[in-house]
Amino acid sequence: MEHWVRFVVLMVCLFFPPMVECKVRRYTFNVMTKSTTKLCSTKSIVTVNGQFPGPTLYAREDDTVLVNVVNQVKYNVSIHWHGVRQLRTGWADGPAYITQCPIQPGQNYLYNFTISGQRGTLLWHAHILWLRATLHGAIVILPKRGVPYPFPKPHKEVVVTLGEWWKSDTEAVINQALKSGLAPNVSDAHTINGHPGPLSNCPSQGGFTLPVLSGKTYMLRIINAALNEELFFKIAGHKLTVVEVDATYVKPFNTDTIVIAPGQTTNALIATNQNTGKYLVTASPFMDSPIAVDNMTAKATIHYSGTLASTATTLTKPPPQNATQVANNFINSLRSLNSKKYPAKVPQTIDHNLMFTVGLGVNPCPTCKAGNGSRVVASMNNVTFVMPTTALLQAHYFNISGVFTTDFPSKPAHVFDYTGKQPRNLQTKTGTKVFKLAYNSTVQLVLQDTGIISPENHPIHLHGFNFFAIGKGLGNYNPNKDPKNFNLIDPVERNTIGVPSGGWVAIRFRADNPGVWFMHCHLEVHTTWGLKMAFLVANGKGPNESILPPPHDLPKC
Ligand SMILES: *[C@@H]1O[C@H](CO)[C@@H](O)[C@H](O)[C@H]1NC(C)=O
Ligand SMILES: *[C@@H]1O[C@H](CO)[C@@H](O)[C@H](O)[C@H]1NC(C)=O
Ligand SMILES: *[C@@H]1O[C@H](CO)[C@@H](O)[C@H](O)[C@H]1NC(C)=O
Ligand SMILES: *[C@@H]1O[C@H](CO)[C@@H](O)[C@H](O)[C@H]1NC(C)=O
Ligand SMILES: *[C@@H]1O[C@H](CO)[C@@H](O)[C@H](O)[C@H]1NC(C)=O
Ligand SMILES: *[C@@H]1O[C@H](CO)[C@@H](O)[C@H](O)[C@H]1NC(C)=O
Ligand SMILES: *[C@@H]1O[C@H](CO)[C@@H](O)[C@H](O)[C@H]1NC(C)=O
Ligand SMILES: *[C@@H]1O[C@H](CO)[C@@H](O)[C@H](O)[C@H]1NC(C)=O
Ligand SMILES: *[C@@H]1O[C@H](CO)[C@@H](O)[C@H](O)[C@H]1NC(C)=O
Ligand SMILES: *[C@@H]1O[C@H](CO)[C@@H](O)[C@H](O)[C@H]1NC(C)=O
Ligand SMILES: [Cu+2]
Repeated sequence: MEHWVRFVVLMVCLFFPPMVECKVRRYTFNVMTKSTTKLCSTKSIVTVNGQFPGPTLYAREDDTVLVNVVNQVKYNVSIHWHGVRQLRTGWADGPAYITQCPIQPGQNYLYNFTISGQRGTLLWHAHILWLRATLHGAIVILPKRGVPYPFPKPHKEVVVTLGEWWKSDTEAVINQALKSGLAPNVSDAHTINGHPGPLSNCPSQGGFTLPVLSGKTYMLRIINAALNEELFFKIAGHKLTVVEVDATYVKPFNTDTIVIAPGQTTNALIATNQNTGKYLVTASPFMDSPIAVDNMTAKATIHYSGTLASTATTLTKPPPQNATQVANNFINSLRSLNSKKYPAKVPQTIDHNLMFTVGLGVNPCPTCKAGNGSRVVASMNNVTFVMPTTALLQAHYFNISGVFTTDFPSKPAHVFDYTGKQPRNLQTKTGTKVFKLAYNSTVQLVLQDTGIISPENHPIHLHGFNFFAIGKGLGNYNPNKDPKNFNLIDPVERNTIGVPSGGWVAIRFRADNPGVWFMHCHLEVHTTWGLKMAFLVANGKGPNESILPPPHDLPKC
């Protein structure tokens, strides 16, 4: 079908419901290179359909989505539909070598999944190499037809995708780091809908502009698609009312500043309660550890209708990058909506009581000259995950032995002062280990940061499930005292959570989705270094509680 025909059908489906029944949404994602100029220099990037950020995928709750991904670049590719539950359809989840082999150059693969029990904003992104730097876009899931939002319908909705831009090729950046054993270069700028806005080293470049009418409410669907940095998001002269995160409704609250980690999404309402003017929008890094970050602030503008071109922009100062308190004020305000219609189904009893440390380490690397024979690694429970060459889900489904072991530790091998001074030995174990869960069992997982090398905020993402964030704290988790403060009533439900620098978070979920589900830090540098593992959720009784058979076009390794 021609693109424009598809576009018309899509628009009719979305906005003129009686005319067409559209339970199936079809998309073609041509993965192709595109020459792009930013920061006053030009490079070739990998895109979907030549767009950066990529196309927005629209669907309604209960729709089936079919995306034909056609690989026209020299890299192996796979796409992840971040936050989509993928009930029994793990084959469509996307992480390379976890649920599928990559789509090789010249090949294509049809992702086929149904969206159920979710509505809001999510994102899609490449899940191989560092391609997601430019291979990403929004997923907008509208509520079922006739079902309103649990807040006043906004006048207009706008996707706001935050990202990071490197002047160099991002594959060259990570390859250089892996060769040296040292940390990769930080990005050269942040972006808002693909634009950094004017910077001192390239003052001429324009920023994203959002035209608005006075006296309306707009809903911003904010996505952090950056590789390695948590971000603060702020608008001069306007408050934001947060109504949803990671495609789950929250109790609305007002804030000046949003903090958002890579992989997270936030829907916020903004009332255009000024008469006229231009207002600065900023995206700037949040980093409260002594770690190098890209300190450039991306700038966009909200532009009221009728404002004179000569009008000066009302400015705002982004929070300093170490503004932990600003981040905490935001995070501590998040609560599930927990209404009659949208109850928070927090597991009240637990079958698996788990504790995983998350942090860095140092392993020998004879070829790493710049690292003096060592390389920085990362681990969960001291296991640096080694990527298999056969996808874990295939190995599981077809009973292929020797690909993974099921001995991922349920807790640290020994108790130590996790967030304290570094232990003598910084080394980690390596392995392809999964943790096995029975179908429909309940899990409590404490994610404990370590001070090994440096404490740091790690945004941990779980595939296949949403979880409830029932508690968090600084220092070492205390299993005797801390559970007393857990919120088991209306904790926020999400798919990606920041483990505070030098602290811990506790999450709960029900393992009601059979398959193999990746869990990893969503800072791409830490994933590359091995901060990842997988849960293997066994089938339950009968076909409805079992993973579907793989599609015929599933890529082969
Ligand atoms: C998508 O998957 C469903 C099973 O979940 C199957 O019935 C359907 O035929 C598939 N669609 C396509 C186009 O392959
Ligand atoms: C990383 O940064 C260093 C120092 O600025 C520079 O020499 C090097 O070329 C950069 N690497 C890449 C891949 O851009
Ligand atoms: C950003 O970091 C660079 C390199 O560390 C430093 O030279 C510069 O002063 C910083 N800029 C700001 C605005 O903090
Ligand atoms: C944040 O960083 C600034 C500048 O480096 C420093 O002066 C300030 O004390 C830091 N604040 C906190 C809360 O650590
Ligand atoms: C490697 O060793 C040299 C000489 O001892 C030292 O100057 C350098 O900082 C070391 N580099 C790293 C990454 O440890
Ligand atoms: C894998 O092993 C299980 C249990 O032994 C069996 O039920 C299943 O049919 C096997 N699957 C395949 C594809 O051989
Ligand atoms: C991690 O494993 C390595 C290798 O077995 C061991 O030497 C080290 O002490 C372990 N570290 C921790 C924190 O358990
Ligand atoms: C999962 O367990 C819960 C609590 O025991 C139960 O209510 C629910 O029906 C179970 N779901 C399935 C699909 O077995
Ligand atoms: C499986 O689920 C479908 C749809 O939800 C339902 O119609 C069917 O009865 C279920 N089958 C079994 C065996 O539970
Ligand atoms: C692409 O993936 C295939 C299958 O895993 C692998 O054999 C091949 O080496 C990969 N190609 C590149 C360029 O990494
Ligand atoms: Cu991390």
